Amino acid sequence: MQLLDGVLVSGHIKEQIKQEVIDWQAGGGKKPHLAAVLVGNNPASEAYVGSKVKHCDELGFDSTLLRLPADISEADLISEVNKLNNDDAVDGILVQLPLPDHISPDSVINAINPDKDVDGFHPISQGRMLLGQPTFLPATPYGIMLMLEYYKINTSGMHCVVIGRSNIVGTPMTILMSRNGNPGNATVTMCHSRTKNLKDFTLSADIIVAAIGRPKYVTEDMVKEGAIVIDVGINRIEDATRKSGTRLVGDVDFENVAPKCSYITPVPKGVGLMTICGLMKNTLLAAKMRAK
Ligand code: L34
Repeated sequence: MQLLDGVLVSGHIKEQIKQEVIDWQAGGGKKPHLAAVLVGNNPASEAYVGSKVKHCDELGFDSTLLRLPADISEADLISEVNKLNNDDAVDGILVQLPLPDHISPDSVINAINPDKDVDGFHPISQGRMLLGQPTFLPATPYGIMLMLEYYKINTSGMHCVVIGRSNIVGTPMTILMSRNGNPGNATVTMCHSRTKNLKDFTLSADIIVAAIGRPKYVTEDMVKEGAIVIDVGINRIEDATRKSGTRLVGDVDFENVAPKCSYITPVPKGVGLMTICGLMKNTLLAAKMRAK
């Protein structure tokens, strides 16, 4: 079993991005500038957005963190997004999800200028991805593809089972893994909460992408010997032995599944770190495209 190490791969990609920013500026380009919008103060969102801003500093990007109150109206949030759309200094915009219940995430995402959609969530970005046109890929699936690429895993002809059908992970993963490319060229099955006999599918999988959002949902009896397991889950469970009283676990029962795998991502220090890499690569791309 080999660990797909998010610290190692993201470290390598961050060095590449840093150098690319230096070269870009040496050629007269301006620093890429990411604007992150955080509504309310969900502790997990605070941590992820904080990490994104920190990465901007580390890689030589400018950043703006716009904090807005949890009771902001949808119309006011959209008007803040519009200000960022019209701010020529800003290259990339992300609105951290989840949003409070009274705000429709679709309406807010639709308001982002697709040229600045570094999350790759806008219908234009997703449509381009579906058609195989150049675009911003959603950060988590993009990060997973970068990780498979780094380890030179040849996915051609493999059976890939994606569990989960969200717009930001499950659905785009099925598209990227089935497209004609490497990584890609896999035969993909999409499973979800209504799938009957899930185990019948996962047991024939060469690659499992677990994006369900339930702790330790994928158990040892569901995984074929030698499979590659990508764990997208980030679930906080109670753990009295920790100082914080909680601990992070993925959607995979890592301890029991890992011995069967050829490769597996850990949680933490796996896909989460790659998500940030995907975002940073998209932001650099946005800056370069906008300069043209
Ligand atoms: N708009 N909303 C928008 N874009 C995104 O790309 C996200 N996502 C998801 C939640 N909402 C979003 C993130 O940023 C999840 N996510 C994310 C980002 C980073 C990490 C995890 C999830 C991460 O850095 N994880 C580390 C540390 C985890 C910890 O200790 O809390 C890890 O090692 O997994």
